[in-house]
Amino acid sequence: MPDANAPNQAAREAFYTAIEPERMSALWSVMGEIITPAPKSPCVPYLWHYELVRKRLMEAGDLITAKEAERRVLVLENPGLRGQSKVTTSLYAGVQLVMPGEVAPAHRHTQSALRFVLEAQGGHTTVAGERTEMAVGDFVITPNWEWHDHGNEADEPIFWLDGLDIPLVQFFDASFAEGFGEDEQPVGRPLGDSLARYGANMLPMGYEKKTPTSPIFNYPYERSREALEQMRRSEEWDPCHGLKMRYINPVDGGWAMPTIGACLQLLPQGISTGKYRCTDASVFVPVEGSGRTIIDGESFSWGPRDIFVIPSWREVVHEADDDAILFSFSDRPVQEKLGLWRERRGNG
Ligand code: GTQ
Repeated sequence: MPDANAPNQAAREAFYTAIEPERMSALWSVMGEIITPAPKSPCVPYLWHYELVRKRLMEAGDLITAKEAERRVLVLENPGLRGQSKVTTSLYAGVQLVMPGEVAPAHRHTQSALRFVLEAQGGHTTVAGERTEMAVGDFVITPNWEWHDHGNEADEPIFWLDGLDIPLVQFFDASFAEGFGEDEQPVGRPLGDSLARYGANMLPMGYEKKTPTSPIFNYPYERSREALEQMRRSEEWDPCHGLKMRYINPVDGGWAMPTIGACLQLLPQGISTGKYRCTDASVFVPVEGSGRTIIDGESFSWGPRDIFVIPSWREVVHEADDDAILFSFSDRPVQEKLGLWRERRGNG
């Protein structure tokens, strides 16, 4: 940091003023702000109670149809990033409602999306000609530039959490989007086709990887939950994460999506996890159980379907009052590819 009381301070100030219209600035006066010794984010910890989000969405349901809105979604805006439609610096989150009989019309965009189902008696999404029925806890992927439309033929509304890489795509100025022209795209594949082909620890002979996104587009909760239930018997808990699994692309073992990493974890009753921090800000959704997450000393109590955000490099401790299952997502795949991702366990 330059000395603000330097004898030639007036001359320095005059110099800064002179170069400003020439579109130059002095690095030494901003260096400490742009190259920080540790992450310093405007993103703040926050928790949205599901009951409130649900109530507001039902009100939105009286105001606008899914068709008119194109997507009837309430954006979860980080209080530190107001007006930017961001839940973290790099990611977007929203909660979407499709009422019985409604259709959210087919479109496609260069942003990738994940859905995590919060409440459903039925409801579907169709991606690239294949439809999937959505059940609570299912993790569903919409790869970038694939046509997708949503519908609900059940008697009850369906609610899900949307996670998209909108801020990342915006950062790169790489957004493209278009409508399909009809409400629904034609369905050309049987239900469950992608899970059968790619989700049975096998791949069709001669399968060639063409995209960076997993070819599975619905990871059913039943299966993921069962894996955690089986694993817990060996009691090999991670002190910071409990039992934490990441959703993978079965083709290469990498993350299921190139820009968003998604995980499901089991925190056993009574656990108080070890102090932990990492550079990927995360969005968490408890599916079962209740507890609290302490972020830099501030406690956030949660129950099923609440949604909370942990910014980069904050110290985190999770406590579970009963067996808890948490879904989470972050930009970790991007940070890993760029050689930026870091974590730290314990003090320090
Ligand atoms: O369902 O396609 O929350 O395009 C934001 C943008 C959902 C979607 C969002 C979207 C969608």
